[in-house]
Amino acid sequence: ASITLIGVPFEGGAGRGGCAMGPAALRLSGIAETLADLGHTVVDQGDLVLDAASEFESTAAAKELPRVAGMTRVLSEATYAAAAKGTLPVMLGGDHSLSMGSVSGMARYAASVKRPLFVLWLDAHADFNTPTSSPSGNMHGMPVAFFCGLDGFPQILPAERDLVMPKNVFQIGIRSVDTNERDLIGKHGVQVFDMRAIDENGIAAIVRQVLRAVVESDGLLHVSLDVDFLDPEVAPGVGTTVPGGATFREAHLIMEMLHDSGVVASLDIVELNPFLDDRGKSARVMTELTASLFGRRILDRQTQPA
Ligand code: DIR
Ligand code: MN
Ligand code: MN
Ligand code: MN
Repeated sequence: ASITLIGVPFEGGAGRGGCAMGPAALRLSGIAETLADLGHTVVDQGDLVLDAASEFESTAAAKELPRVAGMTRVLSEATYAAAAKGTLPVMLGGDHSLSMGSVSGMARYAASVKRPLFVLWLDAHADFNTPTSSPSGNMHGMPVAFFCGLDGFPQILPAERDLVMPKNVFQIGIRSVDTNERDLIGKHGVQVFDMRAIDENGIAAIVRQVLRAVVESDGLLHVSLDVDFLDPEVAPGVGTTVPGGATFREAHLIMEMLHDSGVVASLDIVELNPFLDDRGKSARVMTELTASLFGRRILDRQTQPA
């Protein structure tokens, strides 16, 4: 495939600093070279130049809103442009608020080719808060609600923007959900597979179910990978660790199955905080998983049928 790397050195949506160094750490871990070695054409377009949208105000309910809004606009355009020219955009984050932009850009692209967009959200958190529901005001906890078009956000993108249907959002690895957020998930029908679902069914059965839904409706799949999806022992370099996360093997199998499916159209790698990492360990893990998503395999065989 032809891959566009888009650096998003943004940490305005997180409660603490450090994620802005994420793109540099991912590059240092060799992500571009690794993908090129797999036979892909890789263009690293560098870091986006980000600017605040000054018509907004930062409030306790939506912290750093001007910066988040400015980033969302720039990244939404960049993601759409990369997809529209036939490449597969890979976002090097940056905190998870960046998915407000990347997924909105992909929703626009999917609509332009008349295919539904599905989102696979790999995270400890559902990120389905709105400025009204959020207990923290940190916008990295809100991107899914934003790109699904929930009420409570100011108008950051044009009113006629393309949205993602909540039933097309599949979340895996969830183990920390706020009280109001839980009600919103139920009300809107986001498809959540929490850690218990992984323990009870195994990761392969869940991923097969997700991929079947995408393939049956000829959809495009955006994958959003939060470092805290993984257990903190596997990936400590993140500001919001939650114990009891996915193992390296579970994450690895997801990536291999995603590659075999051929439906992945875009990827976010988010919440890597190099300031909190252990000698580049988490950056390396993210690059390894990305390599598996783009076709690195141990033996030359396909995923076993169900
Ligand atoms: C919490 C934590 N649900 C919030 N969110 C995230 O602040 O909304 N932490 N995304 O990584
Ligand atoms: Mn997240
Ligand atoms: Mn998270
Ligand atoms: Mn948070």
